[in-house]
Amino acid sequence: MSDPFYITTAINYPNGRPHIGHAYEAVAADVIARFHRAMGREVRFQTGTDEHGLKMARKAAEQNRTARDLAEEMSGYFREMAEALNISYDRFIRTSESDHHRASQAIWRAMEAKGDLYLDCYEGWYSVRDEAYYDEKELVSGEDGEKLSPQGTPVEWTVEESWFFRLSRYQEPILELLHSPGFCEPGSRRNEMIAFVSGGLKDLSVSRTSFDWGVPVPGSDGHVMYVWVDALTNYITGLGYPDDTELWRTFWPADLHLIGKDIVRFHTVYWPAFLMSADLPLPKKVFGHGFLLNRGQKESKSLGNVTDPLELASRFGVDPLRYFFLREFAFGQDGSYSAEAIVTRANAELANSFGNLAQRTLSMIFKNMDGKLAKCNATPADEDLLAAVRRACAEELPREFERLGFSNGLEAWMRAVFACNQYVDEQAPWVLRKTDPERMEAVLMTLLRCVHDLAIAVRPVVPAAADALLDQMGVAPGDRGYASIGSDAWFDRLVASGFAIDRPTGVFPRLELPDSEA
Ligand code: ME8
Repeated sequence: MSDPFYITTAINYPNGRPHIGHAYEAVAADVIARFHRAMGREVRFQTGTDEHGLKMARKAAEQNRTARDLAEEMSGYFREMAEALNISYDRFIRTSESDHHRASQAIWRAMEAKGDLYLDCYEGWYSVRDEAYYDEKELVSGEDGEKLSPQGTPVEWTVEESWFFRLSRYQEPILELLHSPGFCEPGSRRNEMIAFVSGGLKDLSVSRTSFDWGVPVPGSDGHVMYVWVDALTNYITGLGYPDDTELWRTFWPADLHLIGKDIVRFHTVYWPAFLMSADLPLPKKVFGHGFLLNRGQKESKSLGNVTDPLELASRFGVDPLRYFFLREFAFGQDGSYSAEAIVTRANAELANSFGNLAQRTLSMIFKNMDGKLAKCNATPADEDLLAAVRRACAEELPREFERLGFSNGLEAWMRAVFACNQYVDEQAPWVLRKTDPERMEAVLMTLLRCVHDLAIAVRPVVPAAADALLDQMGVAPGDRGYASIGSDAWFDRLVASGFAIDRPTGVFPRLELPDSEA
């Protein structure tokens, strides 16, 4: 295989259990990874946990345990979430792993060799929640007049001996990078970053001495690296850096770092500056997706509205939840979710439209043709429908998915599903069964081909359901990529093999909302 594609998610802080935002990002990245695999690309997909830093150290202290112990337990929940949501990662990285310490120390030494690191004293504001340094002028006032970070988190005055990275040196190249088309998306985030960098870049404090839960700074006792230096390095650790491995040669630079809107600064300013300093190639794209809100509100322990994503998945099913995430609102914008919204969307589009189409088609073939497939002559009405479905599945949806326009892509797919349902009603195969059985067969075979194309197109989003459906249709695992959309090869093979469809089972059950939430 060729045409490599490397995608990463942010690595999550395991200071608590995964929340809905973590699930959203993992699912979006997984859809992208599966989409590119189905387009025939060689994909590497990395996710994991970001285990160092003051936030982790303090949370562990509150619980009277070590940070390592806290990370060990919580990281397990993140891995469980990935398994439960069918996230097809190739590597789940943990920053406490020894290869990651080695990689972080290697990039540190490369930056030091460049003359970009110096020892000084840091005096300024720090937000533990964001693990970020802020300038006085960036702070905002809270309700009681207290100083808050621009993200609304508490800040504390910090004075500490620290290593500094000469970020100021990189202002011009970073601005140029931000202006280069496609590097930072969506455009609103790029504009924020351009404004931030244009305001001037100060050197960045990159080590801490007040705690020891981190990667030791090489040759500088008592210093651990600022958590973001090691966190960002995870993307290259996972490819074997600093060794010249096959993975590294194949997959670096990354094609896409998928992250949330709150950490775009770290990925489009600090990370490329570290890489430039270490003479390493830069990632091709950073995309800052929006936040998922619970009925329009941010989830928080104090509001008592924190949802366990795995509970949602077990109530509504993994595939309906994945579909909802990508279909409900434009990728890049904030979106709101609720039990009703998930149920409404999944029932209208998956159960009643596509699921019903697939179930009707397969069961009519089972009942009226003994499940057997047949080569039939197509009429113009059949050809028109096939062409419309193929256009949606092989052109419109992939074009949108390629540019991360998931909800538009799924809308085009849905229009094709509607066209099929309209065709069933117009052709009325249940009437043809008596009046013109040969024509009924042609109609059912047209529908079967459409269901095949539609299932393959949407498979990255709802992989388990699409596979269960394609299994019932006898489609071989190797025939489930975008290249088989519109091809006759799979169909001819099945006809030749005498394959018969068995009594079908629905793959998108109708969801019910408990009375308390209706
Ligand atoms: O930021 N909706 O970790 P994290 C959507 N360790 N996405 C959300 C969200 C929400 N409500 N809340 C958070 C970190 N996210 C660092 C990253 S990368 C080298 C280090 C997203 O656990 C957030 O934007 O706080 C980020 O992309 C990811 O979840 C992990 O957040």
